Amino acid sequence: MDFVLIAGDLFNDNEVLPETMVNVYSSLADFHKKAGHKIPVIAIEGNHDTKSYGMLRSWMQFLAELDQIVLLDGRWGEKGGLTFEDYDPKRHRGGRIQIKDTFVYGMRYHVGDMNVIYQRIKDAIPPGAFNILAMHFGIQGEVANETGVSYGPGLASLKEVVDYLALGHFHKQYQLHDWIHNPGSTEANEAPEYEYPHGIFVVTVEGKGPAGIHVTPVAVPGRRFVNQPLDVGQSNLDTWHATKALITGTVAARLVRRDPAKPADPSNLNVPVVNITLHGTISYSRTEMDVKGLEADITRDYEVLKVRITNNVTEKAEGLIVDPNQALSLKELEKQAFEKIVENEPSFAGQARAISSLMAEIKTAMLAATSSPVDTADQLRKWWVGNRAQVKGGRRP
Ligand SMILES: [Mn+2]
Repeated sequence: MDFVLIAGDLFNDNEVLPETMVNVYSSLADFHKKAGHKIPVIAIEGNHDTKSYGMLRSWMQFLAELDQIVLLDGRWGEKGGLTFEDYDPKRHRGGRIQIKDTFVYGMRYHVGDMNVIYQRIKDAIPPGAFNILAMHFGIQGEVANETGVSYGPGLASLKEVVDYLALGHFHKQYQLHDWIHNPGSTEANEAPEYEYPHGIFVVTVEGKGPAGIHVTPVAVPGRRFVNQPLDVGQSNLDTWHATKALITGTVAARLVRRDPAKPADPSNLNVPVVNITLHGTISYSRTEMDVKGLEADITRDYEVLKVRITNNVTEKAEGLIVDPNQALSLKELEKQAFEKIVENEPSFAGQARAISSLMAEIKTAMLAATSSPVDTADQLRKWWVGNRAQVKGGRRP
């Protein structure tokens, strides 16, 4: 094996817990020891790895400075150009590294006009060698309800200089058009992901071009998940007592009863995380549904790591259906608040939606420090040039 490549999101959060860092650091150090320090672990920063606002360095930079990973990123110049400098092991930075006759390029998670980014990358990567590029984004449509980047002519044109685009971000495994390869997360991070393929890719390359690339997906043994959706709106379930019996009976068929004399073994990956989702319209009050109590009962009686009950039932009371699913997410609330602010400015009326989503995008980028103030100002300027006409012509109240 020549190298390991991690296309971002080594961590799940940029606020890293000490026990998480101990695990990551000791796994890497152990790997390097076993590999005789001959197999570099190359990585880029995903959206969960970038430094938090106000931090001097990210945890990924910390790992690079301790020689545990080779952290790659392109360098943006004053005039908006991009360069990939050879990785300098003394300075622990660079945008590319040569392994045998292959070049590995890396760019951290970036927010901005993707077509501009593709163009800059194309300008910065000389064609000819077998070129691998690691980036962190998902392709639109590969995972339902997840926002991704569309596969358009801009992205397709990168193929002129890139033989293998190694993607991270979406946890589901997928490969596209012979040159885009996303192995997904090493294991399921949340219960619904248990149904998707994910893992790692073992890749061999002979010669240039897609015909020489051989990808073998390898699944990593992970925690078992039991996902149980359940309709509890049936007419015979007219009390919480009856509903509880149905829920317990249904999941019991998929679980093993706990031996009270034996302590639970969390290291056994077959001991599952149980995820129960309740739906349907009930004829009694939701307040009678003691889901926390039921979670505790199942945890006490069965071999489980954790039980989570999501209560999505609607309640039929005096002809009125109360639907908790209509509750606003934090993101949605923020969007509505931004829209209200914008609507108060008469000349922006009619453009409230576009302006508020621009505000949300910039807020996210600034907090995650994925976009420099210069980029942001540039993004605002471009937006203004493109939308000036509509804003000025907006309806006035
Ligand atoms: Mn990500």
